[in-house]
Amino acid sequence: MISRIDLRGDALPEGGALRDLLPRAEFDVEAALEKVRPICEDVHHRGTAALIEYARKFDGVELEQVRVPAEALKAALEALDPAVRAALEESIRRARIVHRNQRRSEHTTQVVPGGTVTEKWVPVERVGLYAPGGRSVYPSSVVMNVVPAQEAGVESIALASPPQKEFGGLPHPTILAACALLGVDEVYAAGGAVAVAMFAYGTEDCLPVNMVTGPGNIWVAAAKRYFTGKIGIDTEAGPTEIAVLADSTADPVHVAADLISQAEHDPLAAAVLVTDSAELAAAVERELEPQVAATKHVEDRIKPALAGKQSAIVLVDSLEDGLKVVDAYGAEHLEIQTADAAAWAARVRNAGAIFVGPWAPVSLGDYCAGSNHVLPTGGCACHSSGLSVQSFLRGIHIVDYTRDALAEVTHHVVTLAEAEDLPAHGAALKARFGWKVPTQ
Ligand code: HSO
Ligand code: ZN
Repeated sequence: MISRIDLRGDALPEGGALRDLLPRAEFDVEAALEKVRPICEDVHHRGTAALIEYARKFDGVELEQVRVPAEALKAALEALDPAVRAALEESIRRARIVHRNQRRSEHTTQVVPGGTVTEKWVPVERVGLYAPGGRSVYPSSVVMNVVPAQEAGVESIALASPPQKEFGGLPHPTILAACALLGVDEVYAAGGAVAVAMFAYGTEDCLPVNMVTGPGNIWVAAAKRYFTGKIGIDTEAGPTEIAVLADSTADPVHVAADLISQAEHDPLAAAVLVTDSAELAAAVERELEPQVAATKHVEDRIKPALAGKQSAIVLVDSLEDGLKVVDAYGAEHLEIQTADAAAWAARVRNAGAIFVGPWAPVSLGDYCAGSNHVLPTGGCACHSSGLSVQSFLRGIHIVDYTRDALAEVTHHVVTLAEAEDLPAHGAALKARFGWKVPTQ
């Protein structure tokens, strides 16, 4: 059901060569971009009319309006199963306390007497959040996007989710209920690239946003790429990934369950076990069979995900080598199931989030750890972080120098300006001192 990659014996290759040996899903955003471009431009030119037409074409619904009325949000919350409501409230509570702690405070550095640089943190003014529909109706992702934006102080938050035929053209009711719980009242029935274009360009109904975040399929990723530079985005978000670094102390039942848990998302989801124990590898392989058979979504997602070329059991000679492998892979989620797990976790350099020891499965982080589940995929963990309060803040430097402090450094500025053949840069300072470099 899952292939093996045996890296035992020879020394591991370094860097890029090691990365090339590791499994990864193909996710061709560039190809999708070609299809997405005309849709985005159509939304640009025709606004709401285009949104209504695409809802008919892609979602099979006849929309009277794109904006979800306040009564629909209220009704969805009232109809929400009380157990789901309680679980969402706990998820929100935990996420809030973690994300509140991420807030940044203004900081002033006195560089020289009379010369200061203050860094102030300003939230993005307006953000559009995308919540997928169809196969992935995830109210938990609404929580993970809205909470950091709110804790960052974003004033204007809008959310879009695809219109659903079975709910009369509204987004899925649990998405609406999650919005209502979080106090998000600007919600649109719009899906995929169409929704991203609505946010980026604005329409008659929806003001343009400064930034779009949220998970989505390849069309959403392509639309985000299309608008990069015009608006801010979080990450392109490819198929989900779990890597587990485990030794012989790991429980194969837990490891198999955790691999399956993320394979459940998507036929392209990646599940990778890295271990120095051939016994554990064999036990996990044995365990996968009955556990897969006992769950849902077997044929359409889990089996293709585990059997796909993006998933594997990677055998290594030692945990030291295992650490090199997981660092080269840079998983979205990395579990450490070894003796002394915290010590190994502390040495990991590349991962979206790290789950330490037997009692911190990825599913906990997906819902209720307090951590964020919007994380970098496709190896982007080596340069990017998951969604956080910081994602919605801009640090602005405020430079404040007195006459004397500027005079004192002018000769250095003039020298550097001349070295770069930009004499007008130096002149901007000399102009303030009678066109001379002030003497000390
Ligand atoms: N594991 C997904 C998030 C998710 N899981 C939503 C369940 N619902 C990507 O981090
Ligand atoms: Zn998940």
